[in-house]
Amino acid sequence: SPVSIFGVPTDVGAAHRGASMGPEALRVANLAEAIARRGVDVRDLGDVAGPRNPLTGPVDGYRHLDEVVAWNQAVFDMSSQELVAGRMPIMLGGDHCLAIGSIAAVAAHARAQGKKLRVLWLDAHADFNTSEITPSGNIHGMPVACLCGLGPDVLVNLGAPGPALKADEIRQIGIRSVDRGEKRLVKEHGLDIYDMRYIDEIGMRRVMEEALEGVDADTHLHVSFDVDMLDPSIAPGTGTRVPGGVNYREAQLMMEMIADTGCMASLDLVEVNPALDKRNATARLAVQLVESLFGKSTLMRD
Ligand code: DIR
Ligand code: MN
Ligand code: MN
Ligand code: MN
Repeated sequence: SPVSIFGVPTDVGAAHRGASMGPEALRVANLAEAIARRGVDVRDLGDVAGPRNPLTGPVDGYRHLDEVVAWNQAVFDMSSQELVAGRMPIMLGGDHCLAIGSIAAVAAHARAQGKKLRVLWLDAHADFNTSEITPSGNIHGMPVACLCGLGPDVLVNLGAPGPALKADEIRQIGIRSVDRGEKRLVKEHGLDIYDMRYIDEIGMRRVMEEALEGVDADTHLHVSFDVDMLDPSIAPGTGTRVPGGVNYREAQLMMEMIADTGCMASLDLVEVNPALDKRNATARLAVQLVESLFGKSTLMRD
């Protein structure tokens, strides 16, 4: 299907500043051109607007909650509009709190179409904190919990009332940093987590086969790609680097296996922070991985 790219230039959900420049970094790395080269109709809608980062501390366990809500509402509106128009939204973050808006839109759209939903959450982190257990108050550590109904009413009910997701619709891959209270909570909620040890033990091919099991023509597949899933040696341009991440070959295989399903219908590209990068390497790598998501194969480069 045709693709609509839009940028969300904010870092209100993160600890480090600079993810707000992610959309431009990805554009400079020729994201739209790379997708167009795959023979896909692609439009860049520009950036959505929202409040500036007030740089204040957490209040009742949330930093910048009002601003996070405003940006996510804008993301929800834009994603919904493109989905209804029959286009695949690609949301360029910005930090990962923005997946609350994009996935709320995707979930509402999938339910309206009577489709099954599968979310692949590619990340070093589980992003399953709540205001009670967060070590930081940063809402980019909370989007999965919010989407599953654990969070403030304004985020849980964003776009449509009630939780957007059931825990069994999500698969998390690349995880290697989970906070103490968060660990208990993901176990309690039965999240399917393919952490780095599991990837090391059984290999990325089997991990992806398991994570994609049951995905069929009747499934809306959403990919939420936090670039900190990648090893910092290949993706230094991100705010919370965690050693021991997914390597280049594993990442390409993931994307190619997702492409093989033919079911990807929406995508988030988040946490690219050019202020921390080396010569835009992280955005450029992200663009290469997106090419694979759109069917470019490693062994048959054109
Ligand atoms: C940490 C870091 N778990 C927190 N989280 C994220 O502050 O909640 N970093 N998502 O990218
Ligand atoms: Mn994340
Ligand atoms: Mn992360
Ligand atoms: Mn499960």
